[in-house]
Amino acid sequence: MNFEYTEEQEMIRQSARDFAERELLPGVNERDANAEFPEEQVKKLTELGFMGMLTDVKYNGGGMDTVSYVLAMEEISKVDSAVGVMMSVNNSLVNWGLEEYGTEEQIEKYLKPLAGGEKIGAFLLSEPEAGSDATSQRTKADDKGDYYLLNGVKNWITNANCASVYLVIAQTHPEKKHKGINAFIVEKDWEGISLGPHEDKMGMRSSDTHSVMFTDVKVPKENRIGEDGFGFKFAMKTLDGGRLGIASQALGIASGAYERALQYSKERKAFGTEIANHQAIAFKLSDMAVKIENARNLCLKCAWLKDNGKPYGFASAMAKQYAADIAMEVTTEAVQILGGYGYVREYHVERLMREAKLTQIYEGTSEIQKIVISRTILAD
Ligand code: COS
Repeated sequence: MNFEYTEEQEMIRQSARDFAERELLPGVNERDANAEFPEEQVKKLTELGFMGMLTDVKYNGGGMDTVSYVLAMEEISKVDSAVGVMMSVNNSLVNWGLEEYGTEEQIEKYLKPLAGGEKIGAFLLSEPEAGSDATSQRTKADDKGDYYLLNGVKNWITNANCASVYLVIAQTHPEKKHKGINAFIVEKDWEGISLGPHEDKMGMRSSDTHSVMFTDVKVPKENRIGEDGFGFKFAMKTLDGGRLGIASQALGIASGAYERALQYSKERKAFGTEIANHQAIAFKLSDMAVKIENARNLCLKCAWLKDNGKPYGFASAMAKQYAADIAMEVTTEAVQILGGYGYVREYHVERLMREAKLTQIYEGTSEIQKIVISRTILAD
């Protein structure tokens, strides 16, 4: 076993950290308060290659490994996890799905500009009545011969407005249940597509979240991904990687709050000494550090499995459930350590606490991860 990062991995981590401090930190609270899309920041992140970092260089990507991706996601999300989620969706859900299952033509037309940073992608699975129960897709893709006709509504879609390429999951053969579901590449500017208003969220307020409506949208046959009926498996396999992205984001939220609480506790004095010298605070910091180390190890193990071509769905469910749950605990404790300062915007930890909550919900709730984990354990 080797717990050391390679020189390249360390360099990527450091460059993500520098970028986050220099470009994301200024204005992050204001963007959050005003639910303002981080346009300039995402543009710069794209120029650095982070929006396509996982994709092979032959498809215009960065060709970096998954370990580097975890490290970069942690550093970005420590500071601005609204930017982190855009990066995760583009890399793990959209680019990875196309690289793994796209035809040559789909790769040429869609993946290359996505990985090269000319375009942004979104992944459209959730619906008003199909979140955790993802097989209950109401969006229909009727087979009309040489095209499909898409009708329905998708909810809580990250990147919905800034993306120009959508991967849409829809039902073609309802009688076949999940085996009748398909996945399609859809261009946002096609006729019949409209967006709901920007969602007024509790946290990650500046990330670009909308519902998307499809009314008689014509999707060419060649834009279906994989065989007829492959859509549900496509979504599940893609989410295995997506969940690692969100686990790394949750890890970043936790470690960002911890770093702030640690620094504060060494400066703030009470009862004649820095509060870190009080066991009540020192033990909190100790618990936070152990949880973060465990979450990081789960994420890195999952990344290692993926990089080495081994199954990683079980590991990504574990990483996501644990990292999201500890992010909630660690950020709550960080607010407690900062006391009154923790409760106001200026000190960042209240925002991190609001952001942590979403990691327990999206890309499969903590309860869904426990379904995946327990089914795997029980099947052995
Ligand atoms: N990789 C590949 N195939 C998978 C898979 C995975 N990770 N998980 C499930 N499948 C396959 C199963 O093997 C099964 O295929 P067969 O019928 O050929 O055997 C099929 O998918 C259906 O699986 P299952 O019977 O387990 O479906 P369930 O309805 O019980 O749902 C869960 C399984 C709960 C795991 C799934 O619905 C899920 O992940 N829900 C959460 C979705 C989610 O994350 N939503 C948020 C989206 S934000 S982008």
